[in-house]
This record gives sequence, structure tokens and C-alpha cells, in this order.
Amino acid sequence: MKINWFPGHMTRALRVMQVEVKNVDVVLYILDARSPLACLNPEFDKIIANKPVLVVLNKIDMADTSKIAAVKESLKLHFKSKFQIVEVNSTASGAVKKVLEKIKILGEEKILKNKNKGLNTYIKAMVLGIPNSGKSTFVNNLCGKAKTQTGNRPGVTKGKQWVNISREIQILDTPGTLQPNLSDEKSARFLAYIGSISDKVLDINELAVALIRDIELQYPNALNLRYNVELSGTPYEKIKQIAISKNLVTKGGSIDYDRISIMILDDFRKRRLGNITLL
Ligand SMILES: Nc1nc2c(ncn2[C@@H]2O[C@H](COP(=O)(O)OP(=O)(O)OP(=O)(O)O)[C@@H](O)[C@H]2O)c(=O)[nH]1
Ligand SMILES: [Mg+2]
Repeated sequence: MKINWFPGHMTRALRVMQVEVKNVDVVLYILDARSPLACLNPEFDKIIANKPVLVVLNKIDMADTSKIAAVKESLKLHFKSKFQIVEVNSTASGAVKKVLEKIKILGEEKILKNKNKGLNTYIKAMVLGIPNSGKSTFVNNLCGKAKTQTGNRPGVTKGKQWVNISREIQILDTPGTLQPNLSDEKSARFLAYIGSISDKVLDINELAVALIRDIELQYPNALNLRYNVELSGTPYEKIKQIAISKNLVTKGGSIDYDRISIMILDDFRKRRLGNITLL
């Protein structure tokens, strides 16, 4: 299954980020902890260059925390510049303190420089990440107000937006962006599962079949537990067994594969299959 999604607003957004990064002290790189390594976008490496990075493992409340140590090891290999990692649930209050502390650590060079000059200026940070990773929710969490628009679909934020967080920190929210060509098919599938690719460009049946395969490889019991059935056979046979277990077979015996596919994807996206991190 070939997956690709790179609408025009993403090209523009990457250009804007390329310009704005010159004026910021720290980059806040938001990853969805349900599939954090698939969220790494080579386009962002070019933008970040040597800026200090705070890697935010967001949606940690939905992730499998037993895999996070391995994720952190992989991230250490990926980031070349100075970086810190923080785990966050941006929908719960309380993330603020530890995040602001880390931003200050990464921006301390600038604070010191300004103090020496007798100046008191902001640390400026730019948020970046793939669509739907929770960037705007994260920014809202930090400022304690719904200053940016959020929504559970990719492509909600369309332009850049500066937000004052405190007397010391300003953050730039940006639109979620992917790369022009998602050449790694496994990562592309994972991005589709977590809702970072518009469902409009996806074949929902093929995606559900792929999701069943990928989940069972890493979490053999997740689907059996959710649907209360011992699944066996091909993924299509499994979809049929799920349909039967959910009473979703018509009197004539036919199965609405679209409906079941959407249900399975939705169950994954809403954590009804349990806390999962796909690597
Ligand atoms: N459970 C959980 N949900 C989250 C978290 N952060 C964000 N969300 C949800 O994820 C969805 C996407 O959030 P947004 O903040 O709009 O994501 P975004 O990265 O700004 O998306 P774009 O602007 O489209 O790139 C929303 O439904 C949020 O409520 C989190 O830490 N945990
Ligand atoms: Mg947004």
C-alpha cells in the first residue's frame, strides 16, 4: 500500500519554518508517543540544523511506556545538537512546570548573554512536528488557555501563530508537516494509523488489514481482548470474525467492510485496544 500526503500548505509551512528558525533559541519537536520514531521527519533535520531541541514525547497517556526507554536510545542516536526529552500528556494540566524548566535549560545561553548586557528578553521557541501530533494542544497546555485551534484530524493549524507563555517564554505554533515522499512504507502506515495522514487519501480497508497485521506482530492479544474472540486466519477472515463478535453482519450474511475497518481504526485511535507504541 503506497501512502503519500503532501498538500501545498505543507510546502509553504516548511518554508516559513526555515525562515523563523533563525529567530528562535529552542526547537520543540513534538512526537506522538504511539509511534514516535515514525514521527521523525527528515525535512525537520534540515530546519533544526544546530539549534537546541526539546523532544516532546506527547500523548504519553496513550503509549506503551515499557517501550519508551528503547525509544529514547534511538532518539539519542538521531539528534546531533544539544537536546532534552520530556514525556507529556498535553490534555492534562501539570505538564507545564517540567516543560518550562527544560526550555529554560536549553535557552540558558541566551538568558545569560542578555543578563550580562542588562537586558531581559524572551526565550523564543518554535514548535514543529507531523500533523495531529498534538502541537497546538501542547502550546495551549503551556499557556493555560485555548489560544490555538486544535482538533482530532490532521491539518487543523494552517499558518504560524506566536503565543506568549510567560514573561520569559514565547512559542511559535506551526502547521503539521510531512515529507514530499514517504519512502519508508512501515513508517507511512504507522503515521496513517495515528491520524497524521488525511483519511481521504487512504484506502480504509487496506489500512485496517495492515493495522491488524502490525498490531498482532507487537501486541498479539490486543485485538482478541478488545473483541472478545480468538482471531485466526487471514486479516480479512479476522475482520469477519470481529464483525460477527460485534453483531455487525446483516441478516443476509453480508459484511460492511468499510464500517468494520473504520471501527477498528477508531478503536486504536481512541486507545480502546490498550496502550500501544508501534516501533
Ligand atoms: N490523549 C491525548 N490526546 C492528545 C494529546 N495531545 C493532543 N491530543 C489530541 O490530539 C488531537 C490533535 O491535537 P492538535 O493539538 O490539534 O494537533 P496538531 O499537532 O496541532 O495538529 P495539526 O495542527 O493538524 O498539525 C486532538 O484531538 C487533541 O486533543 C495528549 O497528550 N494525549
Ligand atoms: Mg495544530
